[in-house]
Formats: sequence, C-alpha cells, structure tokens
Amino acid sequence: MSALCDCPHTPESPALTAKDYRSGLKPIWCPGCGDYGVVTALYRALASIGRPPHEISFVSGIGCSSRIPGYTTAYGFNTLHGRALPIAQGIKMARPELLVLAAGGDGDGFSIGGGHVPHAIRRNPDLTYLMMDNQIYGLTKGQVSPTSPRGTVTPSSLYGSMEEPVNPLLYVLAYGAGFVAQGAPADMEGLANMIEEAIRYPGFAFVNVQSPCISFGDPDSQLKLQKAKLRKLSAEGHDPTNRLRAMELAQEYGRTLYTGVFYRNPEPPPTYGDQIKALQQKLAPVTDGDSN
Ligand SMILES: Cc1ncc(C[n+]2csc(CCOP(=O)(O)OP(=O)(O)O)c2C)c(N)n1
Ligand code: SF4
Repeated sequence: MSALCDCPHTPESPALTAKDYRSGLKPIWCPGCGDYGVVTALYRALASIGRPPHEISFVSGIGCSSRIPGYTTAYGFNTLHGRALPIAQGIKMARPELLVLAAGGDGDGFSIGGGHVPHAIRRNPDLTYLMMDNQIYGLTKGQVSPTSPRGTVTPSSLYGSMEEPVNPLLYVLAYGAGFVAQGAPADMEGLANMIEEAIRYPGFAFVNVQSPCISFGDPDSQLKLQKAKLRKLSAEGHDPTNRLRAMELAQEYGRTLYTGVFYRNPEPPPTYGDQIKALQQKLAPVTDGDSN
C-alpha cells in the first residue's frame, strides 16, 4: 500500500495507465521534437511503477524540454534556468515519501546548472534526473550549448564553437552516480524501461536522452535517422555493474549512440534521506516515559 494514498489508485491497483499521467495541456513543442517521445516514455514508466500522480513531484528548469512537467498530471514545478536539481533535492528532503523527478535540457543542466550536478551526485538523494540532450539551446532559438560538438555554427558561434563538448555520461559517472543510462525516443520501449529502472534505483539516477531538436539541432541527429544509429548496450554484452567499462563506453558519447544502462551500482550506498533519518534517530532525545 502506498504511504500516502488510500484512493483506488495504489500500486496494488492495476487501474493506472499511461493516460492517467497525461495532463490536459497540449504540448507546444515543434512537430517532430524528440521531447514528445520522452514524455510518452515517461507516461509508460510511471504507469508501470503505479504511484498515483499526486505522490509525484516533477521539477524542471527553463527550456523547451523543461516544459515537460506541465504535460503530466504530477505536481509540477517549472523553476528557474538551471535550478531543477536544488529544488528537487529540497522537496525530497522535506517530503521523502514523494517520488521526485527532475528534468531539463543540456543547457539547463550542464551550463547554468552545471555546478549543481556533482553535488547532487555526492549527496545521493533518491531522485531521477532526466536530461533531454539536443546539443543546442532550443527555447532561445539555437545557440551553442555545452554538449554541441566542436565546430557547431550557430548565431552565438558564427565561426564554429571552439570548445570541446561536455560529455554528460562520463561527467556523472566520474562523480559517482549510482545509475547512469542513455536512451532515445527512436527506441520508445527501451527508453520507457530505462526511465522505470532509473526511478526504481534507490539513489541519484541519471538518464541522458538523445532528444533531437528538429528546428535548430543537427539534421543528422533527427528521429528518422536515429533508429539506424542505435547500438543497444544489452546487445553488446555490456555488464552494467562494471563501472570502468561503463566509463570506457561513455567516451564514445557524440560518436556512437549507445543506449541502455551504462552503470547500475550493484550495492547502492545509503541515500541522503537514509542518512538524515539515521541521524535523526541518533539525535532524538531518549525518553523513558518518566517526565519527572
Ligand atoms: C538566468 C537565465 N539565463 C538565461 C535564460 C535564457 N534561456 C532560457 S532557456 C535557455 C537554454 C535552453 O536550452 P536547454 O536548457 O538545452 O533546453 P532546450 O530548450 O534545448 O530544451 C536559455 C539560455 C534564462 N531563462 N534565465
Ligand atoms: S525548438 Fe527544438 S527543442 Fe524546442 S520544441 Fe522545437 S524542436 Fe523541440
């Protein structure tokens, strides 16, 4: 039985379906945007988990991708650019019983919000961070982003970007994230499964979704072409408990489109919430029932 809810929509009830997580708002993403696939995969993952929408808190930053909470029936918080993670962590601390999701774009998460990622990983709150990585700033009409390949020509990099891109997979693995996966809307089933697995992982879970921007992104990354490029880690015989191998494979970011779970810590360490709870118990005043 769910900790919060005594309505018929409990995890034991098969009543919840993907439709129950879809809000009445019609997405205003461009037709063909990868983010449609991401939200559809998320509906399916949430339906499999079965927590009722009012027990889910979904936090985002600012960007096209950060509109995603509004398209779900979860409690949504479209915060400030780059600030999804601190707010999601605060919610998880205050209401540990909630299922907390954070989401945003590569600009949101690795530019302005990049400083929050390592510290969230170090704290290890039990939340899932979905990154819609389109290698561009979509909302502001196509400026270079931290994951844009070197040489990307945009209105803010007229002669081609001169920086090496951030590698989100290697970055989070290096900081010790316990669950790291990469998906793509071209493999909807795989994406839904890995989001579900990420949510079920007890600790900080990161899912990088290669979610193409049809309007300003690289034409070669678009959905139609994505399917042919996918290389499923499960088919490659990857052992997701092998962190060093995961880091080796992650180095292929931007060259090979590996999808699946790169790393799942087989012995998840205590979450931030576990540690707080243990500390509270330790510090709680000892009472022997005698008030005199
Ligand atoms: C403090 C602040 N700086 C800049 C912006 C302008 N801004 C809004 S979204 C965005 C980047 C969007 O790119 P990304 O986060 O990758 O998301 P996408 O739109 O591609 O999904 C920027 C720079 C802002 N809203 N707030
Ligand atoms: S601008 Fe790009 S990221 Fe934004 S909705 Fe359109 S296709 Fe999607």
